[in-house]
Amino acid sequence: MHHAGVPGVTTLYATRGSGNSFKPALALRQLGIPHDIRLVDVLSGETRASSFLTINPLGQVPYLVDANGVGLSQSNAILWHIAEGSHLLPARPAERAQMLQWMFFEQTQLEPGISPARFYTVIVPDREHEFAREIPQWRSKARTALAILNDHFAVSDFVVPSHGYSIGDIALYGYGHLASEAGVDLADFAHVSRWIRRVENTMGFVSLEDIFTPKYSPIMAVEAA
Ligand SMILES: N[C@@H](CCC(=O)N[C@@H](CS)C(=O)NCC(=O)O)C(=O)O
Repeated sequence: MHHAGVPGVTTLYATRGSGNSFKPALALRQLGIPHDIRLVDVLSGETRASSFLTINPLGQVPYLVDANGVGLSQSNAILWHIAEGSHLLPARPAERAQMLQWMFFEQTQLEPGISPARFYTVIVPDREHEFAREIPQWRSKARTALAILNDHFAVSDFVVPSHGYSIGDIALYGYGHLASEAGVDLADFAHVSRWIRRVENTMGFVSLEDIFTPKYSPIMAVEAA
């Protein structure tokens, strides 16, 4: 098998500023799993370069190559693999299913609103005019999802309250905490705001801004291969 990482070492391919890349990076840190981070520059097209496509034919980050050389795409699948057997993954079947329910909610209802609205206004603002019609729709989708989450956190401390902090919280936090950068005021969602502070107070938490800096990312290589 082609080994895209270093044998025996977990390697995470990630891009700076991405909520999806942040999620597995945070789980690796909070679980104390030794790992390398390889930064891939999405904006310059590095995910479409042949050097990266030989590593991940899907052409996306985050991408994990585990210590055995097994490669995995999709941030939430990566979270699951990283957290297996740890306190971040509930052991009870019903709690695992509840957690997955919210992780699918994240990918289908929360991220698709917040991520593009933020991307085209904050990351590549010169393209904002191309999406003048979509941006309000993305914001509205984000507000609908945040309202559902707000009701959940009105009665629950964490995504799976009977378990406590889990990768479900990490998944929803990834883009949830970026809502204001997408033009959606989190002050309108008081229970979500309190939960965000709860996540930020968990042991070993590192912010999206800090996690892909030399201080926190063990090995930095801007080249994808
Ligand atoms: N559903 C995927 C989304 C991954 C994704 O959208 N990755 C973006 C960066 S945040 C990417 O790699 N884009 C580059 C490209 O598509 O060429 C996940 O949760 O990991």
